Amino acid sequence: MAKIEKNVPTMEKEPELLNVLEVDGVPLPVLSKEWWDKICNFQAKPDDLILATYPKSGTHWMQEILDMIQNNGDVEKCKTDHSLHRHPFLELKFPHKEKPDLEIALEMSSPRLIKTHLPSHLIPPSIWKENCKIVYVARNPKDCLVSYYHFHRMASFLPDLQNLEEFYEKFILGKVLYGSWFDHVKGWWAAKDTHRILYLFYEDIKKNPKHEIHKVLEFLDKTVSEDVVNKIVHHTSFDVMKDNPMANHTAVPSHIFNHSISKFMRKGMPGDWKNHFTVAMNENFDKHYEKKMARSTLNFCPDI
Ligand code: PPS
Repeated sequence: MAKIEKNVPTMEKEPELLNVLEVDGVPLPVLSKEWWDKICNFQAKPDDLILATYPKSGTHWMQEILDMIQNNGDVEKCKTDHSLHRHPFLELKFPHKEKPDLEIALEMSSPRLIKTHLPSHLIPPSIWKENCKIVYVARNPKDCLVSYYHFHRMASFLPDLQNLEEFYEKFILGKVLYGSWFDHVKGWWAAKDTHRILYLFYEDIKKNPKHEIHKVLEFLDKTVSEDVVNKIVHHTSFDVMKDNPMANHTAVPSHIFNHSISKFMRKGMPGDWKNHFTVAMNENFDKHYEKKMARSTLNFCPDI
């Protein structure tokens, strides 16, 4: 049973917009204890497809890939709505939406694609019980950190930060929304030994999208023509998504996502941390990484 430690309604930019609930020591952007109970009691269906990620790991990229697969490469069907509206985030209530995404999920017809940033140990039990397929995408932590930092700058519902150094400290200590990156990727890595989880890496998708899309197709027991695979690769490439208003988040009101500060589709490249970390930050990060990942079989490309 998850332990709810405290309810912290403290956000500096727009205090009314986001509530933070600490569950098992993990700060979650959840409305209230009552909503957390509802999330825990979410009734999954066997044909639900779950997309799980730590924030800024390529959630919306994989969402677009999965949507294209589910729609057999029909681009127009994938443009019927903005990506934040097409598939719900299990635990979130967006400031610009009337109701929490959980309610939207409950009203959706099957098969549902549901996104979540929850760590594996906080996933609603029915998802395991119904043996839902889960696609997990992990991204190297340094790029995740930098992307998350810029997201804090542009999203009005996230706390304001002095600078990257401040966020860096918080990230390393796991004092950011959804907690420790290290615990998140390790938790899901362990979960894949006992559950139907396809564990993918952002950097692999970037390097060889076609290969990774084939893995997803196999996992979903789907067959599509090579033409459709090529279409998926094209439609979900950074450059195409960046110009697609149904995928680039420009449809979100600007007082929520301020793209003039930083774009949601920002760089989309592995290795951008090199433009942000000092030598000292990098050395310190590597030490911390070694300690936290020492006993894990999980490997992230070292030179990224
Ligand atoms: S969120 O807000 O946590 O759901 O963000 P998430 O979608 O997980 O991650 C956002 C980062 O993913 C990048 N992105 C892509 N990279 C490569 N190719 C494609 N098609 C793509 N789509 C999104 C996006 O630019 C964010 O990373 P950064 O490094 O900030 O650019």
